[in-house]
Amino acid sequence: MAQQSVERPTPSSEAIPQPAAVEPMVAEPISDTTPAAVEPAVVMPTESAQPAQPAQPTQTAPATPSAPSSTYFTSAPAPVRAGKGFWRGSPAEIVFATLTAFALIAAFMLSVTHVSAPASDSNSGNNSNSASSSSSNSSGPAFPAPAHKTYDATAPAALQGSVVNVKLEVKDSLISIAPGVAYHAWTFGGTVPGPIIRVKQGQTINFTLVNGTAMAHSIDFHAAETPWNVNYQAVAAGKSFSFTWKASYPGIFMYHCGTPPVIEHIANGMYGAIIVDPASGWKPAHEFVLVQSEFYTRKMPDGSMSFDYNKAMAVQPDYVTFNGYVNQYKEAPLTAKLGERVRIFVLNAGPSEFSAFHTIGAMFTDVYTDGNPANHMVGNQTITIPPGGGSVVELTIPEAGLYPFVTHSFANASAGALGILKIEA
Ligand SMILES: [Cu+2]
Repeated sequence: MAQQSVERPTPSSEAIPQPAAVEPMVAEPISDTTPAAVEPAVVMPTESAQPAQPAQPTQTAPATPSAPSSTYFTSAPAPVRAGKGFWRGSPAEIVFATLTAFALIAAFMLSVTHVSAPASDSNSGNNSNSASSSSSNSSGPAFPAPAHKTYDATAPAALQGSVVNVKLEVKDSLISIAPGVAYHAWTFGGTVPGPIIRVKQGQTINFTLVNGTAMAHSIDFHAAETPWNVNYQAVAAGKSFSFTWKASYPGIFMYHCGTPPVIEHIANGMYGAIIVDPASGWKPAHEFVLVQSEFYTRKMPDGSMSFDYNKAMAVQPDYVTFNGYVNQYKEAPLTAKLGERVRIFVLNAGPSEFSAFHTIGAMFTDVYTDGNPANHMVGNQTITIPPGGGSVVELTIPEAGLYPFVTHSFANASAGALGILKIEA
């Protein structure tokens, strides 16, 4: 039996053409909205390994003018005057206090309805719409971001044979996630997402994880049925681990590191897509793979970026991407020919945001939830893809042109989850 290993750490440069000027039909990321600062409902811990805990209420201390604005959550505003009951002031004082209370409530309501309200205690004050710029994350020293090579979204061919070998190597890599933004990623194979793996239903996979880093990591294949306590456990620094599993169900599945805190290992880049082709195969199509995911950034003293646990727990991403880099397929559209069936294997790696996958100006003629042909829907506009889930969408577009694809959660589209499908006549 032919045994092949899959290692595609550096996506092929076979190119998605880069037209001189692509005018998307959607707005540029909004980067300069600056909502009024507001204190969040909870205060996140600063230790990255600690789970979030709600802020403990201050024991018995009454609200004072200098108290944190978490007092917005109390039932009454701070006393207008010490030693005097609120309703015992003069009519003018009552009017003033009432107006003040309404102003505070209005300010709070405005800020909580703004999706990009910044974390109050943040060292950054960054807002989530910062795909093209950020506030204090952009201050401080500049760090030379590595050149970004467009992640090849072309679906690879499936490995052949009834038994295949798949090896993934864990590497720490400095990657670019947006123009000028260098991020300290934890990766499978050096890229984010990791390499696209493609096998066939019924195949047996001999899998090996090679941990080339200084900390423990692990693997979790959503396409596999195998005991977590045996095969998904931490692999120590410098060690390798192998196990065998069978691909029983067709689809588009996530693989990821499952070492706690999982949110950190995923948000740092430890995920990728594995396609399991149905035993009966797919109809011919021009195939692409898109992995949506979020980045939560914190600026390091040297100007590079690292993971921000508080933002991740508050689900306040700075960047949301397809295949690990903001708007990369807006600059280098995915291209297909008029009349071709286009099949997109869409995976949502999260770690926390849902994807509302949508193509502007087109219809999903066929949708297969999780990529299983048995889960068939037709004529869909927007597909819900949970974190850790996937979907196969097919489009046969009747007219040449540009068709942006986004998550229709537009805060996330504005944060970089936008690309273009170009249909050429
Ligand atoms: Cu890990």
